[in-house]
Amino acid sequence: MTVLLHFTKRFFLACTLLFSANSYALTCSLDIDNDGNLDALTDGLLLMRHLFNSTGDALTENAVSANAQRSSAGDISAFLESPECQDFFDIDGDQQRDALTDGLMTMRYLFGFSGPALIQGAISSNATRTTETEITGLLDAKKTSFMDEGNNSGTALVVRVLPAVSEIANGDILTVSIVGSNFTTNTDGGSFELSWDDSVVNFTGITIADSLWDNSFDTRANTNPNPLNISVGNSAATGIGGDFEIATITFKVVGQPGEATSFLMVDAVGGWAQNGLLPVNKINVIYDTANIRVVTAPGSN
Ligand SMILES: [Ca+2]
Ligand SMILES: [Ca+2]
Repeated sequence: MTVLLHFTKRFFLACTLLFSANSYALTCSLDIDNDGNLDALTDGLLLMRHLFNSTGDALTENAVSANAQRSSAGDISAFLESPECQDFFDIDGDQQRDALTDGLMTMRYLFGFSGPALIQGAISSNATRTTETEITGLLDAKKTSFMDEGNNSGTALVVRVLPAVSEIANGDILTVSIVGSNFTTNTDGGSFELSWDDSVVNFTGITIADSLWDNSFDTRANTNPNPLNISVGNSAATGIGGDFEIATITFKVVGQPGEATSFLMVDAVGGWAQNGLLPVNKINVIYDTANIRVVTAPGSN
């Protein structure tokens, strides 16, 4: 898995380098305040306000993170008015950017909306992207690009959920890996929750990557561990960085063909922390999501 991640990243970087020779130095990003995180109430709100023509304090008040590296109203306005961002934020593809279409869908996406709720009432009549599949695909690609490139300071810390397959038959066992990716700090431990749709897959087991984590616990003993709470800790002096395994989880597929589930993660108590003396240095991570779909077993009718 680590090899695959490295390969994917190198391939992506190679493409970026080839492409960037003939493109603008500036690239647009969903991380509008450039704090290394994607948040509805900062990045999403800044976009909405900008598209409603707000400037100055009306643009930035209570909408810029404490760690923002792009924080002044002038810098944020200039960033969002750049040619790169003009195109980047035309989410429905009607050649213009509007608060109640492009801004609203971006904000909903950053709030975690998916399916019909993501696009309902927010597609312009001249849109060239009109389906939830197209809109979700576009926003997912923007998010993936942000995670792979990192922000301008290179600190996109991502926890990924990686199902072994994206389509699987009823009755089969699905293996899901959880990995940390692009960590640049000395990670001391973390606590997070994983949730899914119980009508599609049922939890059967978890293995924590014990070689890395010398203390850990999970809520597998619960009769219905959904969400599953996973906490891992490491007492090595230097902590863990780069890409690393966290856990492998197995599920039995109980859904019928056509049904699907997302795997979603959020911080649990404490979130992730960096090595260091107390008080613990909290680090912000982005949680990737993944979906699997139940399909008809090969050979059956
Ligand atoms: Ca941000
Ligand atoms: Ca538009």
